[in-house]
Amino acid sequence: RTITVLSGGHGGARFIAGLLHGIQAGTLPGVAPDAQVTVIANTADDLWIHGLKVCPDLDTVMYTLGHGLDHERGWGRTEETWSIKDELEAYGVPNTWFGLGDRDIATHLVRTQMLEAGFPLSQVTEALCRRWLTPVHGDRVRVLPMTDDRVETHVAVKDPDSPSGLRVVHFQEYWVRLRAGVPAEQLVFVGLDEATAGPGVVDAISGADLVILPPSNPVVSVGTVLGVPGIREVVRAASAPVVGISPIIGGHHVRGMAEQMLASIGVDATAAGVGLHYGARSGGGVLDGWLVDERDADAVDTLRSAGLRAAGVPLWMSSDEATAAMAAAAIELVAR
Ligand code: GDP
Ligand code: FO1
Ligand code: CA
Repeated sequence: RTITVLSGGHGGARFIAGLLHGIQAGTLPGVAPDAQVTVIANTADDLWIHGLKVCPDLDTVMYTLGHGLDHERGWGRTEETWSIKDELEAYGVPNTWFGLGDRDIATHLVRTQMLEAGFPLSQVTEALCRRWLTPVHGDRVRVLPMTDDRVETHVAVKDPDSPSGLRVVHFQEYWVRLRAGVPAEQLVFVGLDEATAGPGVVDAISGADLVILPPSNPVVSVGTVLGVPGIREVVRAASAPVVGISPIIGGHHVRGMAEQMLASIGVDATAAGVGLHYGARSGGGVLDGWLVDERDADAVDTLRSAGLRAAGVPLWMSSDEATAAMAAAAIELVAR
């Protein structure tokens, strides 16, 4: 009846879109057509820029499920224009490498005003989702930020000009400006250890009938959600089965920077490596089942000997139908 998904941006959002498609089409085993989905979204990609609070993963989920996302770009609004960005550049304002479109900026203006008026991010997100999600999905989907507290992923990169030999940049600067083209020497999750899970987050996990780790980035998306004090523990203790889907196919991420992020924490960028990194609940981890791509099916034995249920099926999210079939296979894997 209720499914809770711990999500990043584009990978997570596309998975949830397929999951919702499967729920409505009635193709998910044991899932009723009125099942509810709660998304717990990563907020460690968030940044303050030009005086605005931008939450890329929350917005990517909200725009994707509300049919407002530019799918070619994978972020931001459809039919976007860039007048404000051009004007900022004409003023010589710094940090215009982070592209904010005119339509997208309206979202950040509403969010920033509400935050400055004293509303927590969770309530701001609920207000923004009332525009995007309610007309399309009714109250079938809720999106909860992992925390109302400020958390930011920063990345240390080599810098010969610095006395320490390192320079620390915001995750967005590493990804957008440096194109993740240099090794991430170290990741620093600023504020994560002191954060508190957002309202409803713990209950959404402990009260769920199924918990899903979608094919999101295991380090800077799902890793940060699980890193909020208390969240990993409540996933481990959940009465519902917990199943994950590999974002790595054939030793590579499909898009994004999972390989660079996994390298920086010393985890093999393979389907098995990520599954073992999350670990089986029976062995202190968070998963009961781990779904890999059919071409990684040779990892299934290794995963099983680590206490995980595992199977190999096609994991390309090429359409909502294909993604719903993945979701069905994931649900099947942990059915009791
Ligand atoms: P981000 O926040 O926008 O980076 O998005 P997420 O963290 O939610 O998801 C990023 C991950 O999605 C990347 O590591 C990709 O490898 C993975 N991904 C994207 N498309 C696909 C796909 O079609 N299949 C699978 N299995 N993974 C995918
Ligand atoms: N990604 C880019 O590659 N370049 C950009 O200029 C950019 C701007 C941007 C603005 C708002 C937003 O919600 C997302 C944006 N992204 C941009 C995507 C974002 O940097 C990342 O893909 C995610 O944070 C990784 O999850
Ligand atoms: Ca992200």
